[in-house]
Amino acid sequence: MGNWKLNGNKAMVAQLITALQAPATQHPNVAVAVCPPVLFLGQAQALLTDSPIALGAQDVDIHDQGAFTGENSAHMYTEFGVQYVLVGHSERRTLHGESDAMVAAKFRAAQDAGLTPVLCIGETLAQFEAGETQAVVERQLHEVIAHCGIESFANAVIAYEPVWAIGTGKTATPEIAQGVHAAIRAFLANLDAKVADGVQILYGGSVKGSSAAGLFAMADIDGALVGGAALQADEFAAIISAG
Ligand code: G2H
Repeated sequence: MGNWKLNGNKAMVAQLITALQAPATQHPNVAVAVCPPVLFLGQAQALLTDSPIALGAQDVDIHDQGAFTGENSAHMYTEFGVQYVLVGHSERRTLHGESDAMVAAKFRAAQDAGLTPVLCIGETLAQFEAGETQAVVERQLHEVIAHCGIESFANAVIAYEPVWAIGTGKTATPEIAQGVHAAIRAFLANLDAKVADGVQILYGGSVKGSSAAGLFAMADIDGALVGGAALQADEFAAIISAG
């Protein structure tokens, strides 16, 4: 899944999506999705007609409609063929002050509209160094479970993104990432083994074509949420090929 963040223009959207059609079609066993900025969703939807590439959004408001200037609702996304929406990306948590409770409400709003939320969780560098990774991700998961129930993860994706690896060029080693992914799955399995077994857990944080295969070889790493490398067709194609 490519998270384009605040990048792109009409020409780039057309170029990138066109270039990704072949690798996505050649790997039908790999689920591919792109999350362009909201202004380009209509253009992307048109380009993705009859394509195996799915469309995602980067954030969602908790309200369906009303006096909420600047926001976009989950139902609006469904009109643009959007299937996935990121909730709780660390840039939203940090730069926009989103709390665990707010993220849980966004998760629910997405599901209520029939979208699949991609719940982003992960620890900061200070928390990593203090050995708090597991406690942090469990707290972030717990809030969603408390609001939406463990069964809600039957229609959700989790993205583990250590904040210290995001856009920094530092990738967690496959072994570090696998350890956290396994802990996330075990935490969910305590509540519902079937849901835990079925949920896709993506890794995110400076994933590149060259690092993808090592990550995907791990038992509990089911895919990647890719930022910077998703803006380059050849890099993203290499990640798809590694899937
Ligand atoms: C993490 C990731 C995509 P990048 O934010 O969500 O971005 O791959 O640039 O670290």
